[in-house]
Amino acid sequence: MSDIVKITVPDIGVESSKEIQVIETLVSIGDTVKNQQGIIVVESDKASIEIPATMSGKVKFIYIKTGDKIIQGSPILDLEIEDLEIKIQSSKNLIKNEENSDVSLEKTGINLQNNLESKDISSYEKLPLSSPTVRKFARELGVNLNHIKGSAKNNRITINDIREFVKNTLNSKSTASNRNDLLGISILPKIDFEKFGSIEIKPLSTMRKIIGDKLHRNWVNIPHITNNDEADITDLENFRVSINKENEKLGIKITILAFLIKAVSISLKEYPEFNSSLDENNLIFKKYYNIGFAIDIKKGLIVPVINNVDRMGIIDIAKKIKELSEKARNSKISPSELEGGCFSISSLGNIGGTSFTPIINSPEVAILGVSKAQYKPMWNQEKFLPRLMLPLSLSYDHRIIDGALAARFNSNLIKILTDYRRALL
Ligand code: CAO
Repeated sequence: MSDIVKITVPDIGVESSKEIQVIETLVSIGDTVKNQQGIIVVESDKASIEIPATMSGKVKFIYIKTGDKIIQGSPILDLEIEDLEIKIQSSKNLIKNEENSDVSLEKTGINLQNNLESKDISSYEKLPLSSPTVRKFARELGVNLNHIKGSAKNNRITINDIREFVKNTLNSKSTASNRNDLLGISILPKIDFEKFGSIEIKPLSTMRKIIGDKLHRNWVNIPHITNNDEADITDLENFRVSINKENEKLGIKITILAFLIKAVSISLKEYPEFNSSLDENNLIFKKYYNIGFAIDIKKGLIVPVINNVDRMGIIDIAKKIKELSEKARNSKISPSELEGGCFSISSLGNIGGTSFTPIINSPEVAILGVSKAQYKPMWNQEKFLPRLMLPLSLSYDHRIIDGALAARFNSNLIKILTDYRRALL
């Protein structure tokens, strides 16, 4: 059995005879609404207030529309309540929630709304003064209006106030979680993991927090795209192994990373957009070639930089990788060895994986992820041959670099790695 219940304007703390304007209707006929779900937004001279439904049901009729002036007690809509049991249950819940309430079950029934309307204004969601368009814009960006002070008359919030707020929040030095809170971006709910089994809690180190904050900032602020490709490094690997044999007695070992760093510096010269940084209104092109490489250390992840790679030979690059890796792992690296990079390489090749999405190391605009090289059967127009294929994942800032340019950069890099004689051209 179903019942129709009329929901009327409750006491929202303004004089009962004073007219208030409906500035937004949040439901339509046929909608199913839940108890406490917002149904209209009205505006008094102090604030916009969202009025919620006082029970669950289906909207059968709406008495008002945006722009109407209404007073306390004006009908808002008719709700079809599915089942008497549900109705009694919702009234019981309400009585439980109402502190010091003298509402009794007998007074509920079909006139339930009269009692429900006696809720204190504090139980309604109060929104700062703003127009429906402004609130819609804020909702689209996930901005919490309660954090914004409006610049218009009566502190009314404008679209420009929201833009300024987002800009300032993103530029602020606050932590990522603070920013999320200000912008109203929902943070993961707190979970009591102990409910499911035993746990151990270890506080995050300062370094981990700094790394996390930086990665989060870069991930959120830069539109990332990743281009995945493979380089045939069979010949290069044979050359590397033979050179390493020759230099064994000297204790010099060249890894693929050294060849990659040099090849990237050559590609950066051919594709200068990859060696740029985005200022507010400008693109800054760098005429130096400093390449960073990610090192996995106990405390986390750091990216030392090798300067002026274009002027270095492969053996010197290999020596520098070794020197900086040792310094980093022994906590001896200096801050100046971690700055000034133009492009970064993150190599997981000695560990595994077939591809991944590296996060751009801002203010750089691209990063190369390297996965494990593997022998694969490759077709040479006559037969399949076993070739050592190196997966390359190039993440780039799509505001500056288009997909086609990224594919060209990766292809160029692959050409050099496939036949390293090209590095001499
Ligand atoms: N495919 C197959 N083998 C590879 C390879 C690849 N892509 N890259 C390296 N290898 C091989 C090396 O050639 C070397 O083999 P040999 O002993 O036969 O010469 C072996 O793996 C070990 O290499 P390495 O790790 O000592 O040297 P590297 O120059 O390749 O890398 C460094 C140095 C510092 C980058 C690496 O040790 C490291 O820390 N990698 C992790 C980086 C990281 O965590 N990135 C993720 C960032 S995002 O969270």
